[in-house]
Amino acid sequence: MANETIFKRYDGNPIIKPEEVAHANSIFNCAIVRYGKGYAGVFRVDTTRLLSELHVGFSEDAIHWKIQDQQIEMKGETSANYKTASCYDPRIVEIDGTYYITWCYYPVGIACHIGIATTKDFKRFTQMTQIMLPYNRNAVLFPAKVNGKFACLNRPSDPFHTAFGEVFYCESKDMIHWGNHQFVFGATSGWQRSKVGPGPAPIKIKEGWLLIYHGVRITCSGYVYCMGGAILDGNKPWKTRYRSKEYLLAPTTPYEMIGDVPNVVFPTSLLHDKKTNKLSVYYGCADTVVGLATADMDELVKFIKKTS
Ligand code: BMA
Repeated sequence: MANETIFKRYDGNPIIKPEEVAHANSIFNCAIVRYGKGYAGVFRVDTTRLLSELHVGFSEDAIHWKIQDQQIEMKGETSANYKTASCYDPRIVEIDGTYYITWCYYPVGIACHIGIATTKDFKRFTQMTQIMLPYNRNAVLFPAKVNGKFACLNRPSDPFHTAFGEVFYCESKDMIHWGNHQFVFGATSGWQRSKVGPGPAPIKIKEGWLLIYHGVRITCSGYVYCMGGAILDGNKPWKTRYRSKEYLLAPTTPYEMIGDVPNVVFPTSLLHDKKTNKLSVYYGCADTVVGLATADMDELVKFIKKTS
């Protein structure tokens, strides 16, 4: 495809469509991780009432998914609002056998903040104390401690679909008290001239942390969401070492351009196969379906450095 730089779209895209789940209007931004002999995921399902819910799914090959019809039930003392809230854009990491899911959360009367829960088996989920004050979206944990502390990228917000957005970093000894807030990077020009936000959990590489993110430009007919790549410093992840000036994917195919929200490529999951060195990125397409694209890790790193 003409505008593919490094990531190539999977021929069978979109890999997940709303008709696979009862009462789904759309299934798009998702959090996918290796689990047992296969894969597990938490999916944003917007229902035919147009409420956003989190649903669990399982897959043997990370392409064909069986997603549950019911939303996840949360236990835990902070979960009182969960059932009636709009919950969306989950991200996931596994740290020492525990899966941490973060998501954007809209309980009635309280504008967007970050929900966080743990699970070990994708059956029982325990919601934890809020990790950030409202308003915030896109909290993405690192999959390993940085200098002995849990680490998180996030994007402060306002109650609405902000025209601004920058990536921030913070860290914690216990996943409850967070500090050392640092600016990481903001909007620049071209496809990422209006706002940016972190995508999937970063992956540790020799050069530091590989981060896939979304960049937005506001046009006369609305927001256009593209995917970009950066490499953050390994010890001080608020320092950006490289950041590609070219996008990695832009809305081009009909399923990325036409849907509930047109012109959206919104990456939220990234898997690295160490045997083949292949990266698979999962992204929401036009806020309606899930797309998959793949790239070679070394080629991607080279590309980000070259176009930085
Ligand atoms: C963001 C979130 C995402 C959505 C994106 C594009 O602000 O709402 O869920 O995919 O906008 O509409």
